[in-house]
Amino acid sequence: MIKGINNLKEFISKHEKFVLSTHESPDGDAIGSAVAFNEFLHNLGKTSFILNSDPTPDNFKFIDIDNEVIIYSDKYILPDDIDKYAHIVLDTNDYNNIGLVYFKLKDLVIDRFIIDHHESGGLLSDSNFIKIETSSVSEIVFQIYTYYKMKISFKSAQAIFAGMVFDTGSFRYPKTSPDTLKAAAECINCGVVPFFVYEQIWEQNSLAGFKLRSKILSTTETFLDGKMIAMKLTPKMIEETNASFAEGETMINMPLTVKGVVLSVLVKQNIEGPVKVSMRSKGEIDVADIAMKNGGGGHKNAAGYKSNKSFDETYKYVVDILLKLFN
Ligand SMILES: [Mn+2]
Repeated sequence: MIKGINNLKEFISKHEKFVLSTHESPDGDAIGSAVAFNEFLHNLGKTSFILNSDPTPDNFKFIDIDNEVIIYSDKYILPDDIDKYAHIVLDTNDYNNIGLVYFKLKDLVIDRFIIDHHESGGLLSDSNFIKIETSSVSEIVFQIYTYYKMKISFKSAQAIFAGMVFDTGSFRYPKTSPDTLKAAAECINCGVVPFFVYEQIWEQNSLAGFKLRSKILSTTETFLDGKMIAMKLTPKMIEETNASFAEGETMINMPLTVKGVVLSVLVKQNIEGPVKVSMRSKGEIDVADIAMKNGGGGHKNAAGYKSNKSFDETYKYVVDILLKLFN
């Protein structure tokens, strides 16, 4: 924390203008941390704005109360003095993860900084603000407000709370700490209504998505006496239901709610694009290794990759590999 906050202090004292960006397909933590950190910079008297490559998903739009997140497009005109801006990247430590915006800005901006909580190499931590033990970047932004003894507005409190709710699965995942809950309590003191945030994030599913998920569920195959569940999400299912691919993808987590299931795999393909594999595991079962050997990545218990095989070949291949993992 000390090193990270010192790095941040030095960085923001060196510059007056900032562009903030989050990873592609932004999630609740990405949008929450960007909105709250943007206001933090404004409170310091700095100039800043948020520029993302991808649109904010509908269920996170409530976080961006003042419509501050700008989505990059060909029509977007960068400020004339973009060469005086420093780029701050939130919720990823890989510049290649922020999409088009990185390539548009990389030769123009004066400097760059990362605020993140994903695992990364030591070198990155030396010069940025990376805390892998923290639940979310939104929680890190809360700590920054606290460190600066700055009052948190309702807007930023709700953004921080939403980011923490999303990244901790409503305060359940392993990185949920006493500090996370203290930060949440403080946000509620600022007027945040927990049930409203919960409903906005988790209860905005469409009927089409519901139908898509029922189709995915019906493909369930169990292996290893019920320790492993495999499912399929095909382009045909998306066409038949008119749902979005993203609404089907979340099904990967469902099998792990079944007692005894320690491995879940979803082979999926959008109407266009490659066949993809998502894997989830519990405990010591490492699915990141399989993902990396196939050109993908992730964490020990959550990983995936893009396949260059056909849908059916991919399904057979990954099920075989996962079965071998047990023998
Ligand atoms: Mn995050």
